[in-house]
Amino acid sequence: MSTIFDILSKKIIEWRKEESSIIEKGGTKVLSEVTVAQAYGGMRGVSSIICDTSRVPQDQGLIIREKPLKDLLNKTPEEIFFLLLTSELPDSNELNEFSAEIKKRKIVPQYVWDVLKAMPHDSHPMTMLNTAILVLQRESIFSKQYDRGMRKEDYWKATLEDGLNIVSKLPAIAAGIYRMRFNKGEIILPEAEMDLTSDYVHMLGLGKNKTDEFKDLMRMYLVAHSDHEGGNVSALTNLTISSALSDLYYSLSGGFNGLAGPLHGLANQECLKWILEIMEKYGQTPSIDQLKDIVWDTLKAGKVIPGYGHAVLRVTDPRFEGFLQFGKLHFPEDPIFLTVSRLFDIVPNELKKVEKIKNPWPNVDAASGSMLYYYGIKEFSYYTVVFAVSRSLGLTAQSVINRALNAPLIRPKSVTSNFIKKFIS
Ligand code: HAX
Repeated sequence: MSTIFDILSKKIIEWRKEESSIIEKGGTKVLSEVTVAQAYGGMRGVSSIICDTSRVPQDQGLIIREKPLKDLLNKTPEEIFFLLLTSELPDSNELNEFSAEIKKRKIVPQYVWDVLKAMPHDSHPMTMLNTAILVLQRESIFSKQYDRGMRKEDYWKATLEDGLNIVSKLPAIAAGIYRMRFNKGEIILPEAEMDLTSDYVHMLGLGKNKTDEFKDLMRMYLVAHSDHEGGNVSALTNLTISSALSDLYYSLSGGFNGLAGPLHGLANQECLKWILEIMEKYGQTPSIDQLKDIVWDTLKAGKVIPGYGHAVLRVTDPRFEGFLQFGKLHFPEDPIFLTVSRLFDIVPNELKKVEKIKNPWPNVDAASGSMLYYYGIKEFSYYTVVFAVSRSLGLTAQSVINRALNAPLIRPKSVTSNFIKKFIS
């Protein structure tokens, strides 16, 4: 039976040939130009990175390996991880083999728990997650093999080993953080035979209520957040760190430090916090007029409306649509969900009135937190951790492919403002 290493070995030979041929044929063609405004403006719209795992057209949203997200929302994280890595969904034999490869690496060393237990009790769950990943760095196969003089063409294999080890352990680490940080009792150990989703749900230990429904939400959550092309803060950070040949433990935790920002993954925490504040102010589900007032109060206070807008997207995020449908199916009358869907009815029209906002539509974070809240994860500072467990799939796949294709050191040129002043005059 072919392992993921066998499957990728064959594909990587082809991908390397393809890359050489592209550069040979079109290497001198101009892909993108950079204006002065773009240099000052976070490089928005500058195409200068290659990422084959997924793409995000501004009018469609996430497409993983040419498959639109909406067609993948019924898949498992294992299937998506395989798709991200190989460009194809697995057949049943491949899936069994790949799942077994993940299952055998689940156990988290005791020293990780010791370090987490020693952290201040009010540490942010994202700080705990990133600390755990960094502490695990001593396990890096890439680092050990690099020190022994590994051949460059084998870098990707050692990176995949690291990725499989991290992805397999993250549900246990993330669930352990939840239980420790929020006084939920002893950590629950992984079950050898459970898949990623079932085991994560099992180790969170939320009780038996609605377990199958929650498991289905968690499966979808882990699929929906898995990747979002190569230029977002966490992906670009992961890529940049990785390009110095730092191993995946370093690059992934670095990327997740970016995910922990309120303009990126932490927006799901911010969004639910905002919604709960609104509900406290007005009582259960506020009316449309009350919500309009809140939107304008928030904007006038110079704050962003969390969960709305996007650096790339110019339509409703298909990930948001997936969660909205899930909520409509399972808990349409829940007051928090009703507030989320009422906000969706009014916020885009209000944001359209603010000229500078390029995208008035909701992104994934506008709905995802309310889903977790409904099933009992009420501690919203935890939400970005769930996001990170999912995003480890995409960032691992991106890193493996970059190593396979010998992605070079990332080193764009910076210029000074004085240079720009002379340049424009
Ligand atoms: N509420 C208020 N103002 C907003 C806004 C929002 N939801 N979205 C954009 N703007 C403002 C920007 O702050 C910016 O204002 P300034 O020029 O005064 O700085 C202006 O509109 C132009 O921004 P833009 O070009 O439309 O958007 P950017 O590419 O600069 O930023 C962001 C994209 C996602 C950061 C932005 O829309 C935002 O802050 N949204 C709220 C936070 C959020 O939901 N983040 C999660 C994004 C998805 C994600 O990465 N998830 O992990």
